[in-house]
Amino acid sequence: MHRAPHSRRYAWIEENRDARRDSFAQAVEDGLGSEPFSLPCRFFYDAEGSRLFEAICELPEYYLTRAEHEILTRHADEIAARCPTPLFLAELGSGSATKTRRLIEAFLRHQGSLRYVPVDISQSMLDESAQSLLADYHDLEITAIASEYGDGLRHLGKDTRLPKLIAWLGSNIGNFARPDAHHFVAGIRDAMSADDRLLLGVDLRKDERALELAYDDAQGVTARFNKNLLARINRELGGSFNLADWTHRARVVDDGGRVEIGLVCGRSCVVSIAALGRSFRFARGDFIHTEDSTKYSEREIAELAAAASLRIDARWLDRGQRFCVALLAPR
Ligand code: AVJ
Repeated sequence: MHRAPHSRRYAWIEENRDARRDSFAQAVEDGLGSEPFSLPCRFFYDAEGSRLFEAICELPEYYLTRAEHEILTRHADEIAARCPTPLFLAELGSGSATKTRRLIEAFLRHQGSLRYVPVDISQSMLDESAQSLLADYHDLEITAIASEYGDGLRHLGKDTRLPKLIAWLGSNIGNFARPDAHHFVAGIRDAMSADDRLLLGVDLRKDERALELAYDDAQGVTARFNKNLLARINRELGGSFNLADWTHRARVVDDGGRVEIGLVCGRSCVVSIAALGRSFRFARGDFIHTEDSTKYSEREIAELAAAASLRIDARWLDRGQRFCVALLAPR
């Protein structure tokens, strides 16, 4: 039995537990078993990785979080005014939900009370952020969904008692390749009724230098975040990666449209992974691709919306014009 303070205003649902137990071991075996080497970025976020990501969001070079926060601070009331109310607020990949506070506050002002439905794979993140939100907002009720995006969307699609605003913020869309992003937004559209809205936070294409700095910061936090994937293999799967043999690399490609992130091997080595009962050989210069961070132009955002039968109701940029938040409605 799950017990927590504020339990009268907090419930959680776990969808498709098996999918969430998505095997790290299998992914490592597949990704390192043959070239090109790769590891899926969703495995960044264990407790240590989540902590490092929060630290990234505070870095001077990582403008994304601040730019989005600026937009939400300035326009949350307008966003609320443009939505059919009363509604409930859902969020995909809510994480610590810091970015969501301005929205929650605006909807509380507009409609007095609010149900917030965060969807995240990390149960511990959901519990922590829920407790902190419930302590601060007394007219808030939370139903947390611990699941993958897809299962969370299926659940949201069935919840039609009130219209909903689905927030997908933080440029989390960036981890999808462009065609997959189109497919995924179409999936969100399928979970929406005519009165529902989608609030999408997207990082914009920009000059290479700003992107390089944002993904390779001076303090090396992003490098540690990236290398945590190897540290996690060592911790959880009995791996023998020597982290000093690997260098973080963030390369801007596609004319400022994508940052390709990975780890470069600096010294040939043989890495054994006990849980897999085998070893892997790497040569100096080998590259393990760990993440893509895709960027969009305003035009590409419009195309993304149109392809999913959504129209752009409004969109806002930060003063530095680095980031875009778009409010989308079914066509
Ligand atoms: C969480 C996917 C939005 O791409 O900017 C930050 C992850 N990786 N620094 C991003 C990340 C390296 C982040 N997203």
